[in-house]
Amino acid sequence: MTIRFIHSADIHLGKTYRSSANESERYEDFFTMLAVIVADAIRERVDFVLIAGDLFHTGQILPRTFARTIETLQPLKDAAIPCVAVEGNHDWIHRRDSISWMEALSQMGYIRLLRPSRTENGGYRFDPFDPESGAGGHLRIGELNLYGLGYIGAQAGNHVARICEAVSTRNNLLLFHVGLWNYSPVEIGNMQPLEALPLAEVFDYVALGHGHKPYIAATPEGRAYAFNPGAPERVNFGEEKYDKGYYHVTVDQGRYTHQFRSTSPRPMLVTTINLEGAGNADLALERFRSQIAAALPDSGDGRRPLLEVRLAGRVAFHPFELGRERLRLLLDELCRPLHVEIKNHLSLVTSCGETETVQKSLAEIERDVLAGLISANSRYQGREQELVTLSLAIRDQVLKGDPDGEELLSLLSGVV
Ligand SMILES: [Mn+2]
Repeated sequence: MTIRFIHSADIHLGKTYRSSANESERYEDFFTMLAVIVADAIRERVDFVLIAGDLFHTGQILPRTFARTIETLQPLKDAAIPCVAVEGNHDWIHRRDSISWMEALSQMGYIRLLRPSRTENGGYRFDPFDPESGAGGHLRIGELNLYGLGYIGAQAGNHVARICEAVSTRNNLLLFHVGLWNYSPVEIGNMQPLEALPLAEVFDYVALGHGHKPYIAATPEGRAYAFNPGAPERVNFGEEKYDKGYYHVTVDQGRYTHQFRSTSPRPMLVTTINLEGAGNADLALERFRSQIAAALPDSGDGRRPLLEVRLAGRVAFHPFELGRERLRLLLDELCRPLHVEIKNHLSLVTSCGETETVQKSLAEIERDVLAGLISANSRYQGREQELVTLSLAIRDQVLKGDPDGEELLSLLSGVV
């Protein structure tokens, strides 16, 4: 019997730029991607859909995000195509006393949330999934045994032996929100490929999520066993060059074949504009205009791009003259970006007789000003650099436009 399924991951519903006037358009991007996957699943009449973690961008979502998710998943539920999911690091809820949004979706029958139980001596137990309570770690579909782990933290590699011990069936598939070093572009939450390898003996297909870039890992004998589809939309700056999509997988007599289906994410540009040697702000602005125009991606469908622009070089005018608002106006004229982040790393060069002096860059001035403010309070003296770094990290999160309360708190708890 042939089984066909879709393997997707990292949908990140609920992400937007709260500080931006265009937040609702960006907010819809992620629902559009889920709707594309749902429509494909129904058109192809697949047997099930996998979501390998990070369905939601944050653990605490807005009520409207929950409502939109239900609306988007409804056709799948109506078509009786199971949507099997695990939690990622983004939709993980730490508080044990509150029910997570993922659990709620599972109880309502929109997803089947797989999550293992732990035994007293630290082992894993995959209880059969109970549709009534929406809980369990193991689900059988056709001849396949599906197991789900979600995100288990930064030490996932140490758990592989215990995970394998907990499985005694054959024809196994594992949903696991974890990255593999050498492949995964993210820093935290990865396993070494050698640590992961024992999974290949127990599971024919390991459905990964987490790193937003697609990759496939193979055993030393060359058998592909772990697959990461990446995120279907560009979630963060830095993802502009990754292929975006999800897998269609066919299982025929225990043999897996996969096909990557590309999605059409919003255009994104990350670029450094070199203004080295610019004599005044007007000249710099002209160079800025022509370099941006040359670098702009063409979406082909008129969708407004997301831009991260870094200004670099030593210039002969004060970097403050190229203020954010001035650059924004120019960018609006050029390409009406949906969202812009500008990093001003220009430094001022002045001539003092024969020698040139490089004055401080905007970033250095910021640090100095903050250090001055912080050291004015005697309780903080001696910790200026640490607190400056913390302040800037919080500032960066807030400027990104989607500060998650828990992420901000975790920055603070690293210091206290
Ligand atoms: Mn993710």
